[in-house]
Parts: sequence; C-alpha cells; structure tokens
Amino acid sequence: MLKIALSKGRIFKETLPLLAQAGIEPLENPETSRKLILKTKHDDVELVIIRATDVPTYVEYGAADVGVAGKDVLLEHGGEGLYEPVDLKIATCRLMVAGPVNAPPLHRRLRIATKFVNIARRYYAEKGEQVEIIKLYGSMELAPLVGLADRIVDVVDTGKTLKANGLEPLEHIADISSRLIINKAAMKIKHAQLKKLIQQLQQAVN
Ligand code: PRT
Ligand code: MG
Repeated sequence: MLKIALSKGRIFKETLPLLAQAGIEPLENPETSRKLILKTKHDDVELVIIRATDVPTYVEYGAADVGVAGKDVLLEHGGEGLYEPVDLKIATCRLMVAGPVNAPPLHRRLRIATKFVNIARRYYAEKGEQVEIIKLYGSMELAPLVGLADRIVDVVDTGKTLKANGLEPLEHIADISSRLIINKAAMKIKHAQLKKLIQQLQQAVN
C-alpha cells in the first residue's frame, strides 16, 4: 500500500489533476467527506488528509510514504529524512517580510510575528540583525495592527490580504511552490512504484 499525505484546500485542489495523470483518483472528496483516509481507484494507493504543516512529519516518520508540502513548510520543518524529488509548481507564493504601509524605520530591536519562526530566525541571523520573534499560529496580519509586532513574516500571493490590513510587502525571503516529498526508507523499499510515480508527476508538471 502506498500512502500519500495531502492537505485540504489549495494543495489538494492543485495536486488532484497531477495525480490523475498518474492514474490516481480519490473515490471521495475530502472537502465534503469527513474521512481522513481516502481510497483511490488504484487498489494500492490511499490518500491521507492532514494539516499542511503536519505533512513533512508524517512522511519523515513513514506514516505516509509520500506527501505534498509547500516549500515554506519544508524550510520551516527542516526536511530531515525526506527526499524532495519534484517541484510540482503549484500553490505558488512568496515568503515575505511585511509591515505597516509607510512605517518609519525603527531604531530598536524589531518584533517579528510569524508562524515561520525557524525561517525568520535564520533570515535575520544572516542579515546580522537582532530581532525578537513571536510565534503565532495564524492571522499574522493582525499582529502589527494591534501593536503585537512591528513586522510579520508570512507567505503572500496576490498581496490583497496585506493591503486590506494596511500592510505592504517589504523584503522578499524566498519564492515558494509545493514539492513532492518522499520518505527515505520508503524510497528504498518501494523503489519501483515510487520511481514510476516520480516520473509520472514530473511529466504531468512538464
Ligand atoms: O490553513 P492551515 O493552518 O491548516 O494551514 P496552511 O495555511 O499552511 O494551509 P493552506 O492550505 O492555506 O496553504 C498550504 C500551502 O499553500 C502553504 O504552505 C503555501 O506553500 C501555499 N500558499 C500559496 C499559500 C498561499 N499561496 C497564500 N496566499 N498559503 C497561504 N496563503 C495565505 C496568505 O498568507 C494570506 O493570508 O492566503 C492568504 C491570502 O493571500 P493573498 O496574498 O492572495 O491575499
Ligand atoms: Mg490556511
């Protein structure tokens, strides 16, 4: 049995057509089904539906053989025990530092609110800038509005959410897309099956 870990929402929606080209079609829709394990038309392939940030953990521990995760999530997780053989070029966005529009430069240690604490710590360390990092689990855009933080580190697509909250992108950290990830042990044990899947998905991307 091959288990593929996916999150609901944009990653599921955008991965579905790629999986279909590899002959993998779920028998149920995770947006309407409450099931967390979905059978597919392929007898020996199942989809496991989990939170986007949990996908690397499931694959690292081999609870899923394969997964699809945003590069933001992978950079934050660290990616140990994982291969990352295919850039699926879906769910694209940018990791940015953002802050209030026309904010004057601050001559003190900045407070950065983010769910990407490892990425933020690395980014500011490389710049040689001392900052205080505040871990949040969502709605980072709120933090500067209520004085919790001076800046946020978040992913930005259209930028509409920033704009609607009086924020603007300030610094570009990385371009992001979703990647196919594979458990290293599974890659050895299920080599033929996974090699075929990698080839089919790479072809679907091209
Ligand atoms: O929702 P949950 O807390 O479970 O997890 P998640 O938010 O990480 O999952 P999900 O499904 O929202 O995102 C999965 C992946 O999609 C992320 O890890 C990114 O790699 C990628 N992605 C692409 C995005 C966006 N585009 C994006 N726009 N993830 C989040 N957003 C957010 C953005 O931060 C903003 O709050 O969507 C909002 C709208 O963005 P704008 O710029 O278009 O207004
Ligand atoms: Mg979300």
